[in-house]
Amino acid sequence: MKVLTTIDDEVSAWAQRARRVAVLTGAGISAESGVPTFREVQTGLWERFSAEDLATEEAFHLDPARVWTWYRWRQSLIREVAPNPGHTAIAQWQRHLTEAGGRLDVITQNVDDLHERAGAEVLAHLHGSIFAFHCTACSAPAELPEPDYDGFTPPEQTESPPSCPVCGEGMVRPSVVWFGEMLPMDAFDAAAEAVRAAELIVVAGTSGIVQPAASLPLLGLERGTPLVEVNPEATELSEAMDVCLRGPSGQLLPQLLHAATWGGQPGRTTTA
Ligand code: BJW
Repeated sequence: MKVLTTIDDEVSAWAQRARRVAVLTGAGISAESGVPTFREVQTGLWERFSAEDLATEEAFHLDPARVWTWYRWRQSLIREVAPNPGHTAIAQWQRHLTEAGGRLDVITQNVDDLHERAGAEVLAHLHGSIFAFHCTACSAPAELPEPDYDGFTPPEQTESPPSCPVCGEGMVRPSVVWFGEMLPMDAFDAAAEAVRAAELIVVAGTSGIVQPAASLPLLGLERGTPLVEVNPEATELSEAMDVCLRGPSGQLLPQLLHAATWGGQPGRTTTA
């Protein structure tokens, strides 16, 4: 495993040659947009709680208002922020490969829509969407108005989730995947197929703690596919990587895009 702070000739060559690329993203890719990651200390009403305390069905049933308000406030925050250069680089790389007859598959654990707003098509939202809702009892989808929060200021009071307008028995919950719940099988299968078919696998902004998403890039080991991590910190996955690019994805993903599009490294003349 090689640790770098900027891409080198080997990584540049991988990016330039690969016609099929799989990119797995996590919360870190949205951090530079202003969306907190899960391992950061929560703020406001939730400062005493970790993601593991809030993102479970038990937590929702124990205190529906606390968990519901956490999601509605995060929904507001996501609406108020914009994609960053990391999201944009992935979208441009995807467009570049599509035009060249190749393919870049975006597989994300994020429940936000920043990849889409940057112009990328997402193959798999492994942990669902914060903008979709369904009933805890009858599973009917629910449509809700936008939440009325200032996304930059955590609310001081909680609000209860609505009752299901279809069966009247269950509560409306976000259509995200909580701990202990199954991932959507079609999304997971599509992601596994994309990773197996890739000629380069990029893992950006994930701690690699949460399974089974964290195991997906390791499918590339079967074919010896180059594995590149983009993260300012070492993670659970770092040891399995060929190259760890240590730095923010908003700086390093544009470097990979540059290499894929033009070859070489930004600001450096490539020697033949
Ligand atoms: C930057 C950066 C910058 C910062 N640039 N980078 C096998 C072993 C052990 C446990 C399990 C296992 N298999 C299953 C489990 C249980 C469990 C699990 O994994 N637990 C772990 C805690 C150990 N998994 C599950 O329960 C999953 N379901 C499942 O396995 O079903 C089968 C089953 C069913 C029933 C019984 C048993 C099995 C479901 C997992 C669902 C996860 N859901 C969440 C919440 C989604 C909704 C929401 O948003 O609220 O998904 S939890 C949270 O973690 C969220 C994320 O998608 C996920 C991953 O986090 P991520 O993206 O990696 O973020 P962080 O915060 O952890 O890391 C951020 C990284 O960014 C850091 O590394 C930073 O350094 C970096 N960074 N700035 C680049 N600028």
